[in-house]
Amino acid sequence: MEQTFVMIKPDAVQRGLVGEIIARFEKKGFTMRGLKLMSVDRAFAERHYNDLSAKPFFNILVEYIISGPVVAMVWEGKNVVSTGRKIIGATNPAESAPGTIRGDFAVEIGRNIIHGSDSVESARKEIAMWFPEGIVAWESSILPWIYE
Ligand code: D4T
Repeated sequence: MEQTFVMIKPDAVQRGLVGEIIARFEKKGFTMRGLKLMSVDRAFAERHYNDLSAKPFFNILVEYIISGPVVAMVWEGKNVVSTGRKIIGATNPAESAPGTIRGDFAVEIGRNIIHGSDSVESARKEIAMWFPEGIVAWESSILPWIYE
């Protein structure tokens, strides 16, 4: 089953949106396989956003991610990478559809409250980086009610 890495960013933690965000993935029918509140240092944030290191907003982005604790999560399910991105909404909240997490709770791109892996390959790398201890092995008992 496919897995994705999702990070609730410091603004959403500060704003008390953690439960709301988790609920959206849970209610969809995805399975939580990893969850932890953590603060990351600059080097770790730079590694996470390594692909964006040449972008003009890179330093501001890193400052934002290290500005407070984040919630790191792994979610599992059919097509969870692409469906997770749809649940999250467009990168710029000004363009995120209502009903998406960013569309409902964010206004500006530099405070877009959540990250989700953009491909299965990125998810694999990000899960290894954020959960070096591994994720939780369990099987949800509701799966027959989610999958035909
Ligand atoms: P993340 O990685 O946070 O889930 O965002 P996306 O996958 O949706 O978008 P991204 O990688 O293109 O951008 C990463 C991160 O950088 C911030 N950003 C982006 C920004 O502050 N200014 C910008 O102009 C852009 C393009 C927002 C998300």
